[in-house]
Amino acid sequence: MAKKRVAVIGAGPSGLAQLRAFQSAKQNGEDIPDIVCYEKQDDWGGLWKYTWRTGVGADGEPCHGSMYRYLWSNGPKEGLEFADYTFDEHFGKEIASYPPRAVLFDYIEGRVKKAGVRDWIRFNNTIRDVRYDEGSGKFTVTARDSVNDSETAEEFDHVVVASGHFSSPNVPYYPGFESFNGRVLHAHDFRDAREFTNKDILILGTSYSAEDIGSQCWKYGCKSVTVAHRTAPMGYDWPDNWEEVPALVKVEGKTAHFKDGSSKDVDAIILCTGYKHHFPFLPDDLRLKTANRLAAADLYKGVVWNKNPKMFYLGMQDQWYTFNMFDAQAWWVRDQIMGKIDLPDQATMEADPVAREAAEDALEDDYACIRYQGDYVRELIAETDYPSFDVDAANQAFFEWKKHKKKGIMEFRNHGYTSPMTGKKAPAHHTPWKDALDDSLESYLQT
Ligand code: FAD
Ligand code: NA7
Repeated sequence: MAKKRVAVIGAGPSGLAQLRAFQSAKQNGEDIPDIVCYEKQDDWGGLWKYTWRTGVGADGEPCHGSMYRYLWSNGPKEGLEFADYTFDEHFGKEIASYPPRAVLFDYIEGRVKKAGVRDWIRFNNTIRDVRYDEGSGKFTVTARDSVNDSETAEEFDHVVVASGHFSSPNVPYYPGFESFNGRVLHAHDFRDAREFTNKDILILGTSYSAEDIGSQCWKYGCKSVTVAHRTAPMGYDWPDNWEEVPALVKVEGKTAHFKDGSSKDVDAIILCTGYKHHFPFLPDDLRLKTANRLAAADLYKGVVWNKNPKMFYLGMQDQWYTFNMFDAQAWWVRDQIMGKIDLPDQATMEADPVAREAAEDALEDDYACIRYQGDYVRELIAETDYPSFDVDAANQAFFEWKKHKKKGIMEFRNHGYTSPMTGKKAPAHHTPWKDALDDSLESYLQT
């Protein structure tokens, strides 16, 4: 029988997890399918590969990058650690708990360099189209190579979509944006907080991007931060030049007007209003449509596309857990493709995400959400040979993180937690986060 062929779309943490999963089976002497990973950027790492570009990339495609300079992990590294490649193994020691982007990129890259999977990836290749043919039972995957300016169309037995969902911005309109006397930008296009030094900024949104971009701007000397909330304020004990106000109603010149009748003159408006699941390369019958939530719609076990189970999605959930959840998913998908895990009947598959959504809807607070996603990770890894790890210990790191944020929103990154993989406690970082203006790997790793 001819070898199966598997296309993986994207070489970010999710796609790389898929490559590592297959490579680990190969290392164990198993006969794995042929794998082709298509990556539109010129390097791996997905969002963790920093780009200064915004708008369109050099290839004329929408720029994928949403990360910015000086970004430090917004959750503890103990919650995302790979079970098969610890921080201790990569850096030769336990490092502090909130690594900057460059440090996490180095860690992600370390594992796949060791696995030797780089030549499975076709860089500078943007997927244009994926079609399923009922007759042949195969997918035709069309990609454009932006360096050679050429197009390829190849057949595959399976497609794994790992193209991320924090790249296409959700950009709301408010009256007056078109005549605002300053910059209106989405978080996706935010790059360097120093642009806003001595400026009054208005942020819309109350989630991770709002909190972190506001904190960055504060750290690098903006004059004031005003955060307008549509639903509820974040409620942290913010610095003196930071205020939370009700929803934005309109903008006149430089003046922003809020729902309670108050107003504020601002120099820039940063829309931290989230992202869209956006798959312009997929036809209707293969395209996932879901809200950004823990239980993504229409995916059995959070990964199998119920409307065509030869297709899979990785990392499409909202995320407390990240890298090790992508691993749990990738190992499970590998085993399903390799015939080690059977799928149940269609009705059972369709009932699965519905039950997961109902369970998510019943969760009472963030702590319950963390436990819920931890349980999902545990469920998947129990069904494969992904190294089992202490999910309760990872949950614990998240719980402590939440408490530390409540205690001091500009200080939480000064704490260290216990690795669920090694049981070792991370050291406190050598410099408080608010004073650490150099986010380089060299600076972070100094002891
Ligand atoms: P991505 O990292 O988005 O990778 C997707 C890959 O697919 C990219 O390389 C992209 O170029 C490629 N691709 C997309 N479309 C195509 C196409 N048509 N053809 C070919 N290739 C394509 N997580 C944490 O754990 N900790 C954090 O501190 C953290 N901070 C974050 C900060 C920001 C600003 C954002 C936006 C996200 C953050 N995240 C964080 C979450 C982040 O989503 C995950 O860490 C992780 O990057 C998701 O991996 P992924 O592979 O699923 O997606
Ligand atoms: P999220 O977590 O999806 O949050 C989006 C926020 O934007 C949320 O607070 C929404 O408020 C708000 N929102 C959405 N639409 C609007 C409009 N029209 N007006 C005002 N406010 C709006 O996105 P993030 O970018 O913060 O985080 C995504 C990832 O990036 C995450 O994994 C991080 O690690 C980094 P709501 O509560 O719905 O009223």
